[in-house]
Amino acid sequence: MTPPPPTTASAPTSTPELDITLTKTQTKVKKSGGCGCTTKNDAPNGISEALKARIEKHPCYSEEAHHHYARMHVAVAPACNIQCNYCNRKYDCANESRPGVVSELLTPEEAAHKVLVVAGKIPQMTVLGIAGPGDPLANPEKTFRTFELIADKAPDIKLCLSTNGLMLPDHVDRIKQLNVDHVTITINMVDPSVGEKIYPWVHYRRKRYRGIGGVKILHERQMEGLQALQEADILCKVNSVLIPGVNDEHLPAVNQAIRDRGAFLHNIMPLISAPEHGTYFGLNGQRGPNPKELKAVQDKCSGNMKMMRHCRQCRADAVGLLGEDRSQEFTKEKFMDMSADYNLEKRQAVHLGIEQTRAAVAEKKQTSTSTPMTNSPKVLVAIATKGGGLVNQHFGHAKEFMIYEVDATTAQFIGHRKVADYCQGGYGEAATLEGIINTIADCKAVLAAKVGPCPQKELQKAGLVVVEAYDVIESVARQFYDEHILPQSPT
Ligand code: CLF
Ligand code: SF4
Repeated sequence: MTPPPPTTASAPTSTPELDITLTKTQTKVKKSGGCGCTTKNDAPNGISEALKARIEKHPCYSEEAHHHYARMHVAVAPACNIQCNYCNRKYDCANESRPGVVSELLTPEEAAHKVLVVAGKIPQMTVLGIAGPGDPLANPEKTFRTFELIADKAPDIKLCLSTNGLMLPDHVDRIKQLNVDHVTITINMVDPSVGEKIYPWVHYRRKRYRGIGGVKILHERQMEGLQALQEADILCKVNSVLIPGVNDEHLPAVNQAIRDRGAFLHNIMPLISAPEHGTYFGLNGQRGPNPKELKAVQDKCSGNMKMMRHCRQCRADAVGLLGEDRSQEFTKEKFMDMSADYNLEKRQAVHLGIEQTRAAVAEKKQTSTSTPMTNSPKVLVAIATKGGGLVNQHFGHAKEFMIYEVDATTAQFIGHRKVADYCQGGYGEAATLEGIINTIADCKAVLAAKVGPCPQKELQKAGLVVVEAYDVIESVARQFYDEHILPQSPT
């Protein structure tokens, strides 16, 4: 296959912290493939300019922002007031974390110092979230004290909170007063008979309620809290854990209920369940959904509401861009010896550079959109990226692939898939490569900055087109489509 001629990207803009300088596109297509799947895209929902401004630097609330901006969590909230069957209390809250992860517990003062240290070292960190390791609102004093300290010393950092919702109605006024503009509630059911299979007990106002009585309290408090957030004009995201055979059929009803009460975004996350996590579900063989099942439920719920598909189920002390874990650079032992070099002017300058890069990427995206064409087949492609909205990572260094769905008009992000990185210590492992190929087997192409000769051969054998490029994701994906899928499509 002859490589297509290189094209030139939009005005180069550099942000050294992110290493996302746009240079000449160097796209090499290694082999053509077929086409296949047809799935539904999220319906576009009108977002006002004012709303855009509230989410534009939040990596969870804006899919586009997550390529550029980072978040951090501080683990200040150890206690919890309910029991979820997918949670082992030895580990972090599984509503916003992967199971089996233990975070280092901090006092509010230690947490505030850590935030100022990270804000200096990672100026693209724009959001501070409290998401555990238990429930933040089961620990209101520690949670709110932490927010107070940070709002006082780092006013440009957005504050974010994630809760099971049980105590939310009691705290909405305080949340508003502290200018916490983003709140997540995990809502897995709106029918207590479904909830009974997820929550064995709820501890409410000094009393433990078992079975359906407790679930009813949780449900009513979640709905009340959601409504109160809407009335207070606080943006609310709802997380739902997809549990096959338990709430998979029920999540469209959850979606409807939260939409009616003004939720802004719905994040349907897969249950992660294994016996070694020691959870009720893990020990009793309850499985999580596969990527196809997850996408099917997300698609079903995407008609009238924005869906989040880029969640990484991060830990209660996560630091960095979604998908990268820099928490080990900032352990308590390390950050307590670091100076808090938060500097508002320096941060603003970095953000300006990021915004210029975003504008250049957006312009390139625009020019890569073709004339609308109905009923063109949709195909999936796997992207290796380090961030910045670019294809810019070596295949062998990818720890996850972003999956885009491409047709004749658009290229849409639909999810990510984690893999073991192929190049470990400079050597490729055959077993690892096989695992990667299985993970992306339903894709038609791999788009990466570079792919070594051996994996290239194996990917091609498995029927995947290999595209080497360094450019805006949508642009490379659309170019691949025009050259390899369109010619095979019925006109
Ligand atoms: Fe943290 Fe959650 Fe705020 Fe984001 S995470 S409290 S909204 S700043 Fe984001 Fe992590 Fe998914 Fe949560 S990727 S687990 S959705
Ligand atoms: Fe665990 Fe979070 Fe559920 Fe509490 S709310 S039981 S910490 S998953």
